[in-house]
Amino acid sequence: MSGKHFYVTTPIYYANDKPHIGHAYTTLLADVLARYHRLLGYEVFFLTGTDEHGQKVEQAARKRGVSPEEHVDEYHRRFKDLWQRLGIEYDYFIRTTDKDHISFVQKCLQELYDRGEIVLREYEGWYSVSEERFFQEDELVDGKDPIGHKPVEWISEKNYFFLMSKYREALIEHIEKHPDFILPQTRKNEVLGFLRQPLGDLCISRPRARLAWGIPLPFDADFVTYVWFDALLNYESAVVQRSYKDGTPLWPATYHLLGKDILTTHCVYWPTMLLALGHALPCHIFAHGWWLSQGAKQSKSSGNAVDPLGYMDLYGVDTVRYFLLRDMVPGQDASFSDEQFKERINSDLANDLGNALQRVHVFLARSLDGKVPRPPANAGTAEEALRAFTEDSIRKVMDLITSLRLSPALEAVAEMVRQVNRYLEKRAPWQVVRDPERKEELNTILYTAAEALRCALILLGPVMPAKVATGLAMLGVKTQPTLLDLAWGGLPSGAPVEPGGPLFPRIQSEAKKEESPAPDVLPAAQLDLRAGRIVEVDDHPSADKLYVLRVDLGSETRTIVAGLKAFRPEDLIERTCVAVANLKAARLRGVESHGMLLAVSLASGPELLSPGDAKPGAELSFQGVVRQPEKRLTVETLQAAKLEVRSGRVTGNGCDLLSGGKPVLFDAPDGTEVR
Ligand code: ME8
Repeated sequence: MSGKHFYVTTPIYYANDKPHIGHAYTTLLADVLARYHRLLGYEVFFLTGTDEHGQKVEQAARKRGVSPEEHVDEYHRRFKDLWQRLGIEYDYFIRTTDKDHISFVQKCLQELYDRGEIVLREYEGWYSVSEERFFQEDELVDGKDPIGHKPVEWISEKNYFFLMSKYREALIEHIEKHPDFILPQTRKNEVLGFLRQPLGDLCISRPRARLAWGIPLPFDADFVTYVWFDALLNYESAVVQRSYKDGTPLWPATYHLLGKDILTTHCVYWPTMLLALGHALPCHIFAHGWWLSQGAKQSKSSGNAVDPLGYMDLYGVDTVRYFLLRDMVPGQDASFSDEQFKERINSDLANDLGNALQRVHVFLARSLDGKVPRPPANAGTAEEALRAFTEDSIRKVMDLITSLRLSPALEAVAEMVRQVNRYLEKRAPWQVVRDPERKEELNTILYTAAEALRCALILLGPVMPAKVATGLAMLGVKTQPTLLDLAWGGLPSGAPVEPGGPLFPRIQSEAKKEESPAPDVLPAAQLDLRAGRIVEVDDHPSADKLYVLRVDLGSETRTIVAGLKAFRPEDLIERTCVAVANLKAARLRGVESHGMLLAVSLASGPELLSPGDAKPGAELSFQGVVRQPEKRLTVETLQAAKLEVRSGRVTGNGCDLLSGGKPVLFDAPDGTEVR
């Protein structure tokens, strides 16, 4: 990467249909990287656009009964409109029908032809209209093209060829010398594998008689340019006349971003074209995985494409931006489902970030006269720990961003927010506020939590620009530093906080809406979980498999009927346990049970959950979830709270269960049920 320069591109999308989530993802990735790099002090140029020539576009126009020119004039706007709605801030939108692009392509073609790098040959082969390329007989799968599985036709004609095969060795050498040229490494290995086979020459023309919609070859008016040869040159044609402020030309690009579907064209055709032209090669080519839906690649033709507009209309632009970047791990495929979308937004944004922000904001607004607190005179160990964690995380997130690992970067920010919630649970400002003598302590807690949230929000700025600006204003922050100046201590003491409501309302899934009495409350929030101590164990009078227990819950002793015959009575007596204290009373074989004890179901039998040191009666809660116990909890809501073990912790709706502020740990595989 050269100096503080950053030139990032997306593929230019075919102007033949409407964009879907896959197109939105690559463009969003470029937008977010561009924004991060601007905040890191880079001079940035971000290019996107539309691919407007070729058979696909010509056929789409014919189908609609319009000319190709009319078609692309109308269809390229669909991309521009979506980018505007999605908050994409590109620097230039290239169309391959632009005059400057056409003359650049013709100049390159003429140069290569004059140097004997392009020659006329007789050619026969299987041609796929959908992929716009020829395939060898042995490449076909069931007689169809191996990529889109569409029919192919046998074509025999004269055509111009770029002598690509000449550059095979030079390309292998370049890839091996520059280990970061093709990213991630799996894609690099794939390309090297491809290059180990003999490499053919590339047919770069189409007879005008068969396809008229393309850039005419400057040296033979009977032919137009193959759409890929035309399209790839956009990355250079868009910037030949441009340079950075210090006079350095923009080319070569820092990053080409694309999906793995167009790896070969970008990692073999394009670099060999540049080698033949004697132009510099891009610094990095990064190919991400596919967004899948119902297990298949999302595409217009499979009919499973998700329309990003629908999601933006329902849940807002920033949540869609967050989900797409958070849920695709760089290089791997990711699935898009309604349930996953809702779960992600509810857990990271509504429960964790939204909750932390709302809690701190409400305290600032109500208890500190609506002003940002002063830095604490004496920070305690909990404050120092949160500060150290935040500072470490800032460094970690910056490293992840500059290596394009946005999903882990967002996971690290989510962890920063979870730490704020843990800190708040531990320092319990809701108790401190009741004692006027502890005003200084309240100031310390709120300053520390607000400052940690400010840092997390600023790191999220490029992903959710509008929500972050509102969130920061709720903490009294109006001016945002660049990422270079982001350091602990920037909270503007004394500044007024702006009013603001919950930033990320919970999304209720349709299924849950019907079964849940309180549609806006997370099932886990509705549980009244308490530490208990078993004080009596009796056999059930009429059921062999049940005990009748008496459980001390602090202010009362409850009768609870439980299937714990795997234990001997002496193993249960005096044991601490976690009770669901608000479960609707139920008669079990004639004995009324007032609650339930939580146990982990292991293959070896049940194991009681322990609340640690908590005293009988102490309330347990879920990380980042405000307790709102239902009066008579139903078994359905208990099930909907999805109590299970994850990463050695007991969780409900994905949030850690806390006892005395500490996570309740349990050593069992992920997904082990707690009931
Ligand atoms: O290939 N998941 O255009 P195109 C993730 N015009 N990304 C996806 C995706 C999915 N399911 N579907 C599409 C072309 N994409 C050529 C490019 S460049 C010189 C010419 C994204 O409209 C991804 O970036 O078919 C993929 O590479 C691109 O859209 C293909 O867009």
